[in-house]
Amino acid sequence: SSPVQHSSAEHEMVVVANRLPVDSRTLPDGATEWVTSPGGLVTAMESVMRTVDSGAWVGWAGAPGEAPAPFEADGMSLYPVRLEQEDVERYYEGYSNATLWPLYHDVIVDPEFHRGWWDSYLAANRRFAEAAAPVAAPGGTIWVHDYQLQLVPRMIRDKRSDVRIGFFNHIPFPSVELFSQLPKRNSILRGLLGADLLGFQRESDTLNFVAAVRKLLGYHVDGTTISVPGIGAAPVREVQARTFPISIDSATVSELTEDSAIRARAEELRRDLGDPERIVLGVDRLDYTKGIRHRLKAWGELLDDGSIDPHDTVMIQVATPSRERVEAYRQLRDEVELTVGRINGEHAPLGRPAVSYQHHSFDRREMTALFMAADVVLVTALRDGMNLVAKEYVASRPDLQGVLVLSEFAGAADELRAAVLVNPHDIDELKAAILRALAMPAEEQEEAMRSLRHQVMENDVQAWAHDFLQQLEAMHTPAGDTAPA
Ligand code: GDG
Repeated sequence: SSPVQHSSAEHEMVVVANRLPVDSRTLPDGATEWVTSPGGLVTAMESVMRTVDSGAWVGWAGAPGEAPAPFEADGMSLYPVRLEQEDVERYYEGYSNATLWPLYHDVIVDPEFHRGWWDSYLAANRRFAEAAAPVAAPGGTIWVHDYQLQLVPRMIRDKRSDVRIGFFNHIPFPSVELFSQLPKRNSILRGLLGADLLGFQRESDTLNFVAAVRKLLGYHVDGTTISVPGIGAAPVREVQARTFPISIDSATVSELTEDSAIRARAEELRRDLGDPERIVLGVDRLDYTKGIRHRLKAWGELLDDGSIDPHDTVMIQVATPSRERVEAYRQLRDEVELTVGRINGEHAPLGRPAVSYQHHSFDRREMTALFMAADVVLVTALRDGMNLVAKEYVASRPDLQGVLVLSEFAGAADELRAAVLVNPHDIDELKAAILRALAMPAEEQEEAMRSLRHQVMENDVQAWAHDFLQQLEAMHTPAGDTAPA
């Protein structure tokens, strides 16, 4: 990394997200090194950024306190936003992850409403907007991401009438009845409507948003077009709300399966588990939205009633650590670990687990080996914007074997119709689906996997980003070439 070469106000394309696409690492000599964090959004944006001369990314560098100076990495200019410890607690862990996250995921746990958290959310959003507004070129594009930054589009719009602003919501948008619980709900809607184009994962999310705008703000809506009245003499602005299901870098994931070291690792994994006939896999952030408890309950009952023999069949649950300072996540971890301990205590044969529980993260290659080794993958989310794990499993099976059990409550269920679809709240149905998946003949697996792969390989994250930006680009040119305020 090196200091930013460009002067401000010349980036054609600016991404704003809570986190920067890099993590800082402190070297033994005390110096800081930046490592790219390989998330889906980063991958998607990399391909977009390659096509623009000067792309910028505005976000938090991940450590509270003084922000590093802007710097260049991976051909992008990175603009770190400062968050104090108190912002992390109130804006991020509080309002974003203990108010919005549970509310937007259909109140699986109770959202907490605290007025102090809102003040901090507002202030933090302002800081992101203030960092982003001056760095976009005249007439440039600013793409804001996710529920932590819903006030940013309007805040940027107030400073820059010349730029195009897009917003993508990675998580569900709740029904108007649930959304109405949110204190300051109208400020959130007005914040979002500062954008020209609002993207959602599934059609139902888009419809929920539009219904909230109509009911709570009373704005006129015609199909996907929302008419936002101007303040004072300002003209009406037209805002589009549309559906863009996110995806993965499908070709890269699929190609990893050809790597001989990864293939060998997949076989070794199976041997390490005592050569079971069947491996069933779950991969999730340790989050209450992912339905890990429901999955373990079903698995425990299948072992209890003898439908599954732990000598033949092993379950691996990767539960990546997440939001460990938020109370609901601590409780979840305790419950999951208690349940895994009980299942293993009652059912694990000597020397091998009934459930191999992994509370840490794996690198991409190891993850691919896991997908290649898994006969069945369980995605039992109670609510999930999309769920990329489901798509990654499909991309990891060019051999056309393996079965995906997929919750109807994950956005991916709209596209991945050939999966074994389940309602994870119905434990009997979930148990039956697991048994069906384990018993599925090879030809039937092949037929389903072929159809799933068609969907995932054709619709990758590059196409998703391209589609969003093209639709944003196609919107009517913003008025004038106002210089940044
Ligand atoms: C949000 C929305 C939406 C997990 N553990 C490890 C690891 N992962 C990777 C997975 C996958 C990603 O993290 C998780 O993505 P998901 O989509 O499954 O879920 P969220 O984190 O909740 O993401 C979601 C998404 O945003 C995108 O819009 O789909 O609905 O909630 O890629 O593979 N990766 C590695 N090691 C791990 O241990 N390397």
